Amino acid sequence: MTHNNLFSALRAAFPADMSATAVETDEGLRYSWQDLDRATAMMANLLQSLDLPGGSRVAVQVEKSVEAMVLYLACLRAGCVFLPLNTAYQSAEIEYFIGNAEPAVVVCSGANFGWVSKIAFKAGTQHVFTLNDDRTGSLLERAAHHSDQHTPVSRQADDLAAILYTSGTTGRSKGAMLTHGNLLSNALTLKDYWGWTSTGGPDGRGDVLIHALPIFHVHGLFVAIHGALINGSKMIWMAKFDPKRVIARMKEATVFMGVPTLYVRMLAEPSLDKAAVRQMRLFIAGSAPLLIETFSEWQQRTGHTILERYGMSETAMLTSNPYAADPRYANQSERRGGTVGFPLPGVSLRVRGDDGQDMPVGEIGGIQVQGPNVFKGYWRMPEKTAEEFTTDGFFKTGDVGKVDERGYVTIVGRSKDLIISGGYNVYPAEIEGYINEMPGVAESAVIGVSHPDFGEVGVAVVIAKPGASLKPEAIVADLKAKLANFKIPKRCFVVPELPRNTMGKVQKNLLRDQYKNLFSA
Ligand code: MCA
Ligand code: AMP
Repeated sequence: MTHNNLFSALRAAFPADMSATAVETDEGLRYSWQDLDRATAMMANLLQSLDLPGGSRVAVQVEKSVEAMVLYLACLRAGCVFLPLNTAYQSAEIEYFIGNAEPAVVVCSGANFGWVSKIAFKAGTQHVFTLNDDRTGSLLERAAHHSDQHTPVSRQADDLAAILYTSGTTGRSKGAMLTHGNLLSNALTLKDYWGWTSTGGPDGRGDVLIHALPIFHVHGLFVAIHGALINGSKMIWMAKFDPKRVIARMKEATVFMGVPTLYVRMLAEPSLDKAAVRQMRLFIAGSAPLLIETFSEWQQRTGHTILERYGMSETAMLTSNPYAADPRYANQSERRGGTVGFPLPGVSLRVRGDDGQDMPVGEIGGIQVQGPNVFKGYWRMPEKTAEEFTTDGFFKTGDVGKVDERGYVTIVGRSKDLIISGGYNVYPAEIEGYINEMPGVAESAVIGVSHPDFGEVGVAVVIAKPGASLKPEAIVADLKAKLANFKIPKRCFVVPELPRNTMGKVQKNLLRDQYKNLFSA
């Protein structure tokens, strides 16, 4: 029985004409559906030839390429657990993930092989392969010796498909365990909810997705890739987001997904106009709040209303503005800016107060969710997992919001101390931990401040120890040497004291207020 393997479900949706184009890169490379089938088979056969124990993790830190997507699909096909890692992570970050997840296989770029393999072998990893974004590396060399025929390994819906690390407000990152069932249910729901089609479109074969997001997080890896594959839709594949290139290719596409920063950057391009988007059917935004200004400006410039949706690494997609009139909500087909729409079919969402009581319509509280898409728990952290679920099985998202009388969900804030910068999550506690260890630092506070491009960015406010002299540039330089670049505070201030409440707790809200106009024009 293989029908619960997510790969089998994706494979079953490949179109009858396997010679049609499945992926076309912006550089002009073309992969047919047959190419994808064969390449994933060869790589899955390679993985299986390693005789890995059941549930083995395959940790991957490589630049975006079609082959990197093939590796993800091959992991599913071979029954391995995929563990994607942001390419910006540096050695201390990678050391933690590999030490915590204990992957049997690590795949990295050739350029990083030296330091990554050292970390991996020290952690007991048996196999380290390389994969570069120019179709070279030992992984492809080894896969080339394997058969292009492969029967997907039998998986139950509850078996792990992927582990996605999300940072914690306290302590270290947690690995969110997502199952084949979680991911498949979400993919099928979105296919239906967003009206994916396999007819019409620019070449008569239905929807065409422009894929311009990184593939180490939920948005680019699951929402975008599963969305296209489970509908048998072609992808126009961009290794890196370039607003001019995306706009130029919209004439051949119908669907685009992006974090708000991508929309902000496209709006800055004069080439974005109604003619450029005439083939497009749907623009989807998520991963961070979409400003109402961006929503409205997009509407004016293109005539399209961005569909905003909300999700998490732990849950994949939870809510979405409607694509079309949903019979459950008569006449509620409007995509409302500033809201994240309705709970997706199958998702139960409730807003609870501090005492656990249900909040009335329109009142603010903590968002809790339940559904087939909600993860299995945090990797090897049963206590943390138990803490994040209510006794009746709802997951506490850490997001704060409300539901209006029509059922639209609005996120108004977060109870977790988290900054979302250009769609990437930055946990102040992690950055503060690094700053506090620097010589001469007494204390620090990292806060999120509005930013015209990234939506929000980190700013560090630091107190020196008595007699010590601290230079903000030196603090930033020190952080740059240790942490992924998107986590580096965009500004750093050394100040005499931090505002505190009567309990002595740092009042980050006052700091946020003080620095709120730092990046405004
Ligand atoms: C790059 N930089 C950033 C960010 N990205 N700073 C803050 N926040 C960022 N997101 C900085 C780098 O540190 C560097 O600074 C400089 O910008 C240039 O770096 P580069 O890599 O060239 O930047 P870019 O190519 O312009 O990248 C911007 C980007 C990228 C395209 C917006 O951040 C991006 O692809 N974001 C999407 C993230 C995403 O997919 N999130 C989905 C998560 P310096 O020069 O000083 O070193 S999934 C999720 O959240 C949930 C589940 C959901 O709902 O989807
Ligand atoms: P991640 O840990 O990367 O999965 O990020 C998940 C978090 O991103 C959620 O808990 C929200 O705080 C945030 N998020 C995702 N989509 C949206 C959205 N459309 N609006 C506001 N916040 C969002």
